[in-house]
Amino acid sequence: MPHLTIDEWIKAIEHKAESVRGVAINEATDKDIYYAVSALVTEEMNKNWLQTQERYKEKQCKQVYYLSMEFLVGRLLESNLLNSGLLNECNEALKKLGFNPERVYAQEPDAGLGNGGLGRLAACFLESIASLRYAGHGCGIRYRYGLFEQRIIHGHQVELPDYWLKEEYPWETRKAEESVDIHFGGDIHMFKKNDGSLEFKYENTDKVTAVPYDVPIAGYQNKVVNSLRLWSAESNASDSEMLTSQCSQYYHHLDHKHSIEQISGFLYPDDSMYEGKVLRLKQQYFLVSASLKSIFRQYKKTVRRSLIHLPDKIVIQINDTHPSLAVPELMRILMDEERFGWEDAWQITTKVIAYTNHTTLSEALEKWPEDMVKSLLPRLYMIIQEINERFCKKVWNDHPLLREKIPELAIIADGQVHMARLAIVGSFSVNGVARLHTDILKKKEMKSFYTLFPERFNNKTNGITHRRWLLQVNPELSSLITDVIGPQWIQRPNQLISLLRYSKDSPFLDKVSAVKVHNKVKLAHFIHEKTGIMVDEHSIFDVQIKRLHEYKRQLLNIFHVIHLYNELKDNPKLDITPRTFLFGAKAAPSYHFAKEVIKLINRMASLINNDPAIHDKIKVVFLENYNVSLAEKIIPATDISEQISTASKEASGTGNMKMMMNGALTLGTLDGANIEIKDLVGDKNIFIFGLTADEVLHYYNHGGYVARDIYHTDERVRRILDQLKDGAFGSQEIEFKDIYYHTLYHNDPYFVLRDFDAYIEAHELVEQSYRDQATWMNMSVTNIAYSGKFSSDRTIQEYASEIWKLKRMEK
Ligand code: 26Q
Repeated sequence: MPHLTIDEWIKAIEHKAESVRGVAINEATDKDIYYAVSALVTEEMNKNWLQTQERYKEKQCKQVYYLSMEFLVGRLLESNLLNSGLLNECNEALKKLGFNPERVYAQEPDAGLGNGGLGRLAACFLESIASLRYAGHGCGIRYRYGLFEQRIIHGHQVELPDYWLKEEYPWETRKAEESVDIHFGGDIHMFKKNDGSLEFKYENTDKVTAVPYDVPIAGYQNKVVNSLRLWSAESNASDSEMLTSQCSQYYHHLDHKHSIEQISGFLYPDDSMYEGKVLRLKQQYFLVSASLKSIFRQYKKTVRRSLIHLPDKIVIQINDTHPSLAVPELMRILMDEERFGWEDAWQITTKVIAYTNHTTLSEALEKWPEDMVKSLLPRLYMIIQEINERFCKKVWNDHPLLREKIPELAIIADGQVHMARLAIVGSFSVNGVARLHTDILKKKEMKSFYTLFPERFNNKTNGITHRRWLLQVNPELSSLITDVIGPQWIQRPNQLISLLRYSKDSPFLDKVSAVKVHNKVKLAHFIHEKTGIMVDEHSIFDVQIKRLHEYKRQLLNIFHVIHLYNELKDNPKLDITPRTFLFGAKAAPSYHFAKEVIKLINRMASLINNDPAIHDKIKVVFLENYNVSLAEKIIPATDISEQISTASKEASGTGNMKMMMNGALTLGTLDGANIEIKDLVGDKNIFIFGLTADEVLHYYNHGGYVARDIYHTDERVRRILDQLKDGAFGSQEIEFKDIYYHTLYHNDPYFVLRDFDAYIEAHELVEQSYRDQATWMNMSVTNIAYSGKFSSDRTIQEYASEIWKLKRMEK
């Protein structure tokens, strides 16, 4: 297969179109070809998949399981072709057959099984794990509905269900024979055995069958294929049971079946305000219990040694606290099913589980009402109580100085189970996702835990797979890079640093610039097709794409746009560099303020884009339904990457890395991984503004910031806020009083007004800099050159050597 010529490819595609779709090539649609090519690449991957699993069994090497409620994988056909080494030939063959490869790949629905950063990180990690030849797998949920589809109707966000599985999904294999049963609720009976030990029996539980669907994850041209195992909830009430039941029973059964299938029904949107919904707790336990049972089954089949050796063979990384029930569930299996005593079970558990934290926002920390945990998971509740009691006693006895902190350390406190505390106590590693974030965990948010367990805390700065986010999405830039430094960067992203030698080479810079313009032209066509808005490829493409949240401050961005608009209205002759402001953002359905900001952006877009007085100097575009495949179109065309969160709030950010790698310059605060970008490229090659994390934290602790003071002293700010209040941008149905009142009467909790002046100034520097294209392109290439550090290959190598203790498989 890897050595097929283009003509052989053409034959193979024709053949598959006939055999899997029953169509002759001259009748085939893009969809038919999508399925035909998917079948071809699946055949290739399946061989390697089997072989990889065989090798893992044979070598009995240690394996990592990445447990995550989210895997935001996006589309897979093009990346599977790329990693299987088939992409170029396939593209040629498709073109010869008269098909446009891009349109063929666009037939695939995005697998939107994640909210944003955390879910996409999990997908990038799986790619790097396979590419680096580590034995590692993902465990997640096969939601029937991914994150909602967003439409903008009259400027408002409207949510539609994302039924991504309506047609066959070619990458998954159902493994019914590897199903496991999951039990909820029920009664616990305790028996004392002759040897004095306790035995627990569960009765009257609700049983749910978890059926795995495996998706292959191919490494980059290395024949490694790992697995992403997605669990689906099914009722095991057979049809015959349904048939024999009486009519009333029949509806009872049907109702029951539906409520079970709900468990993998939909992905919960993240509104960063924690809310304890029982269905979400069911989902979490479902993921954890199914994954652990399947890990145990695998271990017993291959290792055949006492489970006391589990930590030598297995490590489980939990992606945030969402799968933190893994701690008590692992204890339960070891004690109740495998008959270990508490001490041994605890030793094993705390050597197997490692926890990654992704937020310090206290309002986003997971807590579950005790009663809910107790009734849904009675045995786990007993175990959590015991973990809590032993832990609190230990603090009391061994750490007298921390005694007064016990209320904020206790896993169960004020009627709630605190999941981050459970995860820290039950694991051997706790990591943050960027240097600043980890420092804040240690020094503030988790300070007392850090005092107790300093050796557990460590940093793993996030990364992104440069194979998808550079090689695949920006093939023209990639081939320019390969022309000058050779192709080694694809496997060793740090080698991008060799580009520094060309950062002043005008012929090279001209080519890089031409590629950027070409990518902007392509995006401009797309924007025109989707929105009817014409944008100029020579304007600065200034981009903010991420979930909508107050702390990410899309509001600050649109305030700057309004300010520019006001200036242009006052002085239509103002000489400014034309700019295109691009936004993409979903707001959680229940997040009122976030939706108001979307309304405001769309309102300003329609005012500005249609105002002849502006002479097309600025354009504002809100692209609806921001998702992975839209990101793939926008990122290669970005000039300015907006990373403007309130300092200390964004744990890392990963969009910042993707845009840097594609030659965008960052306009950002000293937050998350922006700081590490700045440390690499230097102050000259990034636009930094605003309060630092220390300053923000100081304001929180000591007061001193009064939003109204800025309203009264900065007339630009006052004008904008008054325009919002007085309906200057409104029509009958649209007004923005909420934003006005929220900002002034809640004292602007995210410091939008406080950072406004610094932000305007930074933008002025951006536009001045853009006028000098030679310098701009030098900055751009410098950013690309240093971006190798942000490959998830680097991140995964750090996880593997410092946390997981995994070795790469031999070639
Ligand atoms: C929780 C409870 C109920 C429903 C939903 C959730 C939920 C779901 C998803 C809570 C949070 C998330 C996702 C969080 C997330 O994406 N965090 C981001 O993680 C990135 C990867 O580490 C970081 O780069 C970002 O800074 C961080 O915001």
